[in-house]
Amino acid sequence: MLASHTRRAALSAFRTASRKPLVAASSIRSRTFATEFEVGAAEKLDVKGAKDVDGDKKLTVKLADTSFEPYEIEAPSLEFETSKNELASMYRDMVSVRRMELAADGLYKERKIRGFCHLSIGQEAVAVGMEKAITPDDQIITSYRCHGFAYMRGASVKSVIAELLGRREGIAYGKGGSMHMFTNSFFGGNGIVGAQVPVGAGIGFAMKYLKRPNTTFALYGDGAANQGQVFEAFNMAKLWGLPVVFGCENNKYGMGTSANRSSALTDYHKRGQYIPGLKINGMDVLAVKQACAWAKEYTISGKGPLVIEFVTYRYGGHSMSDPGTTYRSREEVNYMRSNQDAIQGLRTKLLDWNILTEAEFKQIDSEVKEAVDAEVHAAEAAVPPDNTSWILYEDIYARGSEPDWIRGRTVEETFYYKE
Ligand SMILES: Cc1ncc(C[n+]2csc(CCOP(=O)(O)OP(=O)(O)O)c2C)c(N)n1
Ligand SMILES: [Mg+2]
Repeated sequence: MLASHTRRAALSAFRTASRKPLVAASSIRSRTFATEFEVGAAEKLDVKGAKDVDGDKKLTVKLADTSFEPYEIEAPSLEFETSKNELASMYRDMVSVRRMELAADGLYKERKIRGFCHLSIGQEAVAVGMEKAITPDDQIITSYRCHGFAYMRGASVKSVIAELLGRREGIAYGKGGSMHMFTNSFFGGNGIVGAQVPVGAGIGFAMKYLKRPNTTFALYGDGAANQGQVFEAFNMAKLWGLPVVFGCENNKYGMGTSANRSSALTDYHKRGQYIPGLKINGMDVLAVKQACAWAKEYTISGKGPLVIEFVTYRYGGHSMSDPGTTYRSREEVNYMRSNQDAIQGLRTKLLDWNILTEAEFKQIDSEVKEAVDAEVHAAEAAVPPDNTSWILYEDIYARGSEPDWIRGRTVEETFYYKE
C-alpha cells in the first residue's frame, strides 16, 4: 500500500489531470469539489489473537477518524460491535455481488443480455453495508443501478441473471430487465432519474402511518440530486417527520458528467438544507454499516429524515454502452481500483487484525465462485419465453386480480383475461 502522502500526491495528480480539459481555470475557482475520502486505517480495539474472535463472539472495531463528515448533527460513534461471522459475511456478500455483475458483463458482451444494463462494480460496499444494518422489514428503493440491492434483499443470483437474460424464471418474470428488479421490501430498480425519491418518501409515510418501527432508504445518484422532485420529497419528509434516509450514492459521475460540472454544491449531505446530513466513506463497508445503523435509529425515533452521502466510485461506464473512459482518465480509475477498493480494503483490514487468514479468504473466494457460476449456468439454461403476445398481459395486475379485459397494443386489439 502507498504511504498516505504518496497516495495524496497521486490523487491530486489525477484530479488535476482529469479536471484540466473539462473546465476553464476561472470556473474551477468558483466551484465546490467533492471531498475525496482517503482510506484511513480503521482500528480494532479490544481483541488480539484470531482465537478470540471466533464465530459470533462480539468484538469492537474503530473506524478511521475521516470516515464521517456530519452536517447539523453529531456524527455517529466511530466504535461499534461486530463479530468474525458478520465481517466474513460482508466480505462474502461483496465478492458475490461483484462476481454476479462480472458474469452479467460477460453475458452482455456475448450479446446474450440485450438493452440497458447498469453495473455497480466498485460500489458494492453500499448495498452490503446497508443490508447488514437493517432488517428485512426496513425498506429500500433505488435507481436503475440495482442488481446488488436486489441480491442483498433476497433475490438469488439465478433470478437476477435470468431477469437480465429475459427468462421467465427471472425475478420480474423476465419483463423488467436490468432496471426493474423487486423483492418484498425492495421497491426497485427505477429508470426515471430521481423519480424513486418521492416514492421512497411515500414508503416512509406508510411505515409511519402503519406505526411500524422501520425506516426507508431512498437512494439516488449525484446526477439525480439536482432534480426538483428530490427537494419536494425532502420538504414533505421534514414537514411530516417521516422515517426516511435519503441516500445519495455519489459515484462522482452522472453518465459522462462529473459531479463538479453538474452540481453547484457537491457536498450532497448538505443538500437537505434543513435536514441533518452525514457524508461517509462509501468505499468502506464498515463505515456504511455503522452509518446506516445510526441512521435507522435516528429516523425511527421520530426525529424525521436524514440525508446521507455515500462517497463511492463505479469502475465501469455508466451502462454497458459506455466504455467510461472518455470523460475520466484511466489513471483515475486505476487509482480508485488499487487504493480504495472496498473488497480489497476489508480483506486487508481483516488480515491485519488477525480475524481471517489467507486460507479462509481463499476458501470464501472459491465457494463464491462455485456458487455464483452454478447459478449463472442455471439461469442460462432456463428456457426462453414463448413467442406469444399473451405473456405481455400477464403480471400487469397481481395474479388472480385481473379485470375481464384490457386494451391491447393497438386500438383494434383487446385482450380478454377471462374467456
Ligand atoms: C428524468 C430523466 N432524465 C434523464 C434520464 C437519462 N439518464 C439516465 S441515467 C442519468 C444520469 C444519472 O446519474 P446519477 O444520478 O449520478 O446516477 P448514476 O448513474 O451515477 O448511478 C441520466 C441523465 C433519465 N433516465 N431520466
Ligand atoms: Mg452518479
